[in-house]
Amino acid sequence: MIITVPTKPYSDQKPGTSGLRKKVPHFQQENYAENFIQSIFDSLEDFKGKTLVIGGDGRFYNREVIQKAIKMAAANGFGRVLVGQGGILSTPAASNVIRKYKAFGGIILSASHNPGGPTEDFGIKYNIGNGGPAPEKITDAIYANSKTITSYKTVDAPDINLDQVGNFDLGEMHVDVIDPVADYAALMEQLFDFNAIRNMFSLGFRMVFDAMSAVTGPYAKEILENRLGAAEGTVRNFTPLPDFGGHHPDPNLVHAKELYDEMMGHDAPDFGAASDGDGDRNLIIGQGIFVTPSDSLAILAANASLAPGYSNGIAGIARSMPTSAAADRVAEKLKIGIYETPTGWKFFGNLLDAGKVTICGEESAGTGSSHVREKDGLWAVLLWLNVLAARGESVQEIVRQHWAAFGRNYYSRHDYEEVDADAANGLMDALRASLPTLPGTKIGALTVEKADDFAYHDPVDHSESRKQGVRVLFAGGSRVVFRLSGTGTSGATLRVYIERYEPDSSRHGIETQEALADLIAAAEELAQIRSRTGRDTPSVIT
Ligand code: VG1
Ligand code: CO
Repeated sequence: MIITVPTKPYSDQKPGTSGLRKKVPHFQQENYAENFIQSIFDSLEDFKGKTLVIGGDGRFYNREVIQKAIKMAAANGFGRVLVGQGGILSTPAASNVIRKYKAFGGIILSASHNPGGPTEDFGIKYNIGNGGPAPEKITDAIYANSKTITSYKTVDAPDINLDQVGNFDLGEMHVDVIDPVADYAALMEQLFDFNAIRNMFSLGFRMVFDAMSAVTGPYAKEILENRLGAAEGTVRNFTPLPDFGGHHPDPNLVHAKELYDEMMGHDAPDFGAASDGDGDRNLIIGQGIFVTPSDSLAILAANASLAPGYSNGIAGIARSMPTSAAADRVAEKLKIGIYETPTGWKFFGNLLDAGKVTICGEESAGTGSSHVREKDGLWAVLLWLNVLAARGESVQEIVRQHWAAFGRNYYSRHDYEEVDADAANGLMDALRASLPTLPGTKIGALTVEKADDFAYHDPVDHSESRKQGVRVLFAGGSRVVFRLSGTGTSGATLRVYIERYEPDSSRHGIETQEALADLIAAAEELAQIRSRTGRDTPSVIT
């Protein structure tokens, strides 16, 4: 019943920052998904008889590709597949299942925060046995295989019923359809003081969680409302929809604006949060205050020991290069290691496995810890709740005290989405070419101290990753960073990251864009964004 299907390679299956992402119609081309899945299997060794985890964020085309992946796993010799009921597994939950059941690896179907639907985005990524995204060595091999593939293997069998928890046989392989929430909720109970959080809710603490019609709905309902006793209605948009209700499931100030406005308004709840399409990102808003992801990382690291799972302290912190240096000051104070990695969670895996770090974060609303090998949206929300319960202070008080103690890193990211790819590449090339002459240059009152194209040497496996973003560092600790997104599916997205450090607490109340105005102007002067992209303003400011 195993069949070998001849196929022709596609030339564009190079995984980006987080897997392969394309529009759904692109994925629906003949054998497109099959080619990529077979290329994944062909890059792996010694998995015969072992376990593969499969799940996704429930977006359009999720179920179809899950059926293909299950049959191909059987034909390629896996012994067992664990798949989430309804095809659902949030990215952090999938990471947990891989680790807990000692699976060989997992296939996660998601395009994360990108919109879903028949003409929107889809994605496939492979995670290794530690539960984390495959490192570049494997993604490079997958891409190489995809360019030479001539056939794929599948089995001729009816579809598996994904809608009920149960066991099936598919030829030699077992398929377990599992509850997607149970293992994850159990892990959260181990890490956090559920009694203290429950107590806080029972005393009237009010929270809003926007699941954005994406994968975290069932997880948040179970954990926040059922187990922690938050009022019914705390979790909004909790039914995962294939098109996310037509919205971008991106928890930022643009796409979660309603939540933001509510949190800034009169009689706002105590705490507002949201997660993205696949449940790995988090948005944290207190009454009257948005917490930038970079600040959130620093504050969570500084307060982690208040949660039972981290009561012995944390080993170190890692942050992606564009993430603000707020976490560095915490690491310095705690006398623990701080690591700066390229963008993308795959670079944290080795540091976590080696025990060098416990908490990791990215400016793009990703925070997580050694409990899994992915960023984890609900984990960040629960750690915040645990900290709030333990300190008995508001988000606003905690953030302000943090700034007073460590200084404030004003921070913003300006995205120029769907710009012409040649124009974007031209802009980056010109910036790179200007690097040698930048140090010493004055732009307004700012002096360039150092400028480079970030390269990372992994201290664990000694791999090198180059061209990870242009950094222009100014005297006094301010900086601008430029890089192109590796997750978009049309044109190019230019990301400009802007940061200024302000030690003086009497200057911590300035509006962010105002506090960064001279750096924003410097970014324009350095990169000529307007003339090169034809854009006057960013599409998204976070
Ligand atoms: C973006 C973010 C990056 C994140 C990646 C995947 O990548 O900047 O920090 O790890 O998305 O997150 P890029 O290459 O577009 O800047 V998710 O939640 O989309 O899996
Ligand atoms: Co995501």
